[in-house]
Amino acid sequence: MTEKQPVIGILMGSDSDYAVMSAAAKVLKEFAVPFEMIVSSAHRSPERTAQYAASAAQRGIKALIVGAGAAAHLAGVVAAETTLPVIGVPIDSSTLKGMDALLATVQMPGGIPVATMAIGSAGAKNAAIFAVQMLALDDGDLADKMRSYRADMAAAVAQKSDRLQQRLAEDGLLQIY
Ligand code: RP5
Repeated sequence: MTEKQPVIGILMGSDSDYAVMSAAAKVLKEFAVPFEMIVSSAHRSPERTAQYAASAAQRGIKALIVGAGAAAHLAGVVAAETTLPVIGVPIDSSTLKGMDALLATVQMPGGIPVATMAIGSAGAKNAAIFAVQMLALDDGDLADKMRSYRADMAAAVAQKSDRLQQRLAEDGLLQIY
C-alpha cells in the first residue's frame, strides 16, 4: 500500500497538546485527507519550526493547522515563514485557560494573518473542517463529502430533538401550547 502525500500539516507546541489537536486529525481522517502531525515549538525549537514552515509548500502541503497554549506564538511564527494559509488553535493548557493563547494567536499584525479558531478541541475540529472546506474549492468529491457531513449534522440535531420529546413525555412535561 502506498502512503498518500500529506496535504495538511498539523503542528503543536508540545506533545501535551495532542489531546486537543487529535480532534483535527480525526476530522481529516474522516474526510480521507492525508496529513502529517509534528511537535515543534516557537520558543524551544525555533529553527525546527522555521525550517518546517518554510519547506511546507514545496513538499505539497496546502494549509497548516497550528495549535499552542500559553504564550502561543507558534501559529504566528509559522505564518511568518510561509505564504500557505495558517489556521491557529489556541489551547487551554495554562492557568489562564486558553485566553492567553487566544490573544497571542489572534492578534497578528496586519500583513501576516492567522485564521484563529475557538479555544480547545472545538477549535481543533473546526480548523480541520475549515481546511477541508478550502481543499474542497477545487475538489468536487470533497465538496460532496462536506455537504453530506452538514446534512448528517442537521439530521443528528433533529434526532436529538425527537429524543427530547420522548424524554419530556416520560417525565410528564410534554405540553401543547
Ligand atoms: C505551549 O506550552 C505548548 O503548546 C503547550 O500548550 C504548553 C505546555 O507545554 P509543555 O510544558 O507541556 O511542554 O508551548
